[in-house]
Amino acid sequence: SNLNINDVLGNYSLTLVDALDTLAIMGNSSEFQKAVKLVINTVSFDKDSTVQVFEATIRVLGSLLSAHRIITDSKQPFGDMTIKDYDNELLHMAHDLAVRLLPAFENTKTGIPYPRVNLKTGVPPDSNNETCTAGAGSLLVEFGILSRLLGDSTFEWVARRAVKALWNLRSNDTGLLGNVVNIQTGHWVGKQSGLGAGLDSFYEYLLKSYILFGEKEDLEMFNAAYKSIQNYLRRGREACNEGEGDPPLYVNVNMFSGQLMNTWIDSLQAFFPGLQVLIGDVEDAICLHAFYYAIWKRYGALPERYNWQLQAPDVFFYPLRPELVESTYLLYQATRNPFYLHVGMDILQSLEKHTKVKCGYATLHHVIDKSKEDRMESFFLSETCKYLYLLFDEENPVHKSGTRYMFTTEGHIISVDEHLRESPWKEFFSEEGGQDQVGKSGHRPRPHEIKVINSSSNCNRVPDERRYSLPLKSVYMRQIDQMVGLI
Ligand code: DMJ
Repeated sequence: SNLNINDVLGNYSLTLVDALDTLAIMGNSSEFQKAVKLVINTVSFDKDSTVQVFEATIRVLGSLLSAHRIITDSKQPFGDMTIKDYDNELLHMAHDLAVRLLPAFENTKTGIPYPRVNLKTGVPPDSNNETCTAGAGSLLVEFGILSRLLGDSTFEWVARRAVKALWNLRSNDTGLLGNVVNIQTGHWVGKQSGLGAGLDSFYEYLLKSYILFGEKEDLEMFNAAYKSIQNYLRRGREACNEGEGDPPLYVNVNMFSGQLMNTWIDSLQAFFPGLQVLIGDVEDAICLHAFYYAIWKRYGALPERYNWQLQAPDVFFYPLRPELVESTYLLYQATRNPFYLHVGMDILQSLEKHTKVKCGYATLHHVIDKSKEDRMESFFLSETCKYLYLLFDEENPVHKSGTRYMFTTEGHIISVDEHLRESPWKEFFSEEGGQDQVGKSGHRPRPHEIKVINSSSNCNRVPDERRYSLPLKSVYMRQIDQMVGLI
């Protein structure tokens, strides 16, 4: 009955599955091969287990697809990650899991999926009709990859229909979406719009779906969403380090009025600078990242919620989340400024000092007294450790030219290639969505938005001549010190 734990864990060896490509990225072929064989031989989805569709998709489906691609990659950039007599077992498992998730997309009047399914029996009879936007609208990367690998449009079709249904429910005035919606009526139950919990990966997957599949409408939705975010969520002064007013911050507002709803930010929002790197808004990314790092410096972790008005945490736990280190890594790739290595080292040392325990790393129950919980989320290995490792491993194959990788929202690598850009089922959407719906705001891409057209990877670097040579350490240390002083 403990949904908070059980619908994530799923009783399917979650951590083992979620960590597969981390082993490959670390070049540990023997452990990768051992783990893959364990998954093939022991993991089954045929169980009476109720799981969250979103968590199962990003943590399990995404990991299986990523490991499958690593095993079958003819170039084997990470060393020999092949599996003897491999017969696409991981792809079959991914397919099996996705089929078990499909009932979530049935009997919903809007096309927006139910949040939970039982892997054996489908949507539970007492199921909740409310879902968060991120949970329902960030399935397209994994479902799209699966469809394109199998040549079966079903999965991409249902995931895309959900994105479009949510998109069409956005406010006409602000262009913003809320954080919780009723899947039958399409009414917004949660009218809060922000960058964090409930919405974060929705934005991320609009852009990443475009990077991966090249569908223009995904980019158009992302650009329109980004514009609304800038118009309504960004507060404070225009420039990071100069001018009047407070340092810039992205706040939580009412999706219809744009009015401030509360005065906290959450630790999930720290992914946003990383997303800004992908679209080339590096200046703003540097600034926002500095704000989260200032909070990290103060507590040696990011509290789940931080109240910027009271200058104190509102919610005190830190479950080893990756968002700040993810942005740190992407900013280092974009700027090559050693400041980000210092940040990474600082994060690493805090983790070692405050969270390391005998059998792993523990969730901080309270960022001030540093008490712990007996829980290590699977994303610690699939994301936090992976991004930290990649930050310092300059020679990693992920960074070598030739193969271009994108990270899913759970940190799983997916190579970006032409094969995934073929879309034989495009006609399904030509009437109900497409350009007309998406382009409704009449928004024309701004320069930084156009840049993404040539971008194809999380590791995409700002072209040489545009590389930042700002003396980041001093400029931003001043900013960070100022912020630490403020908070
Ligand atoms: C991860 O499961 C994913 O990054 C997801 O998109 C949101 N949050 C957790 C980690 O904090």
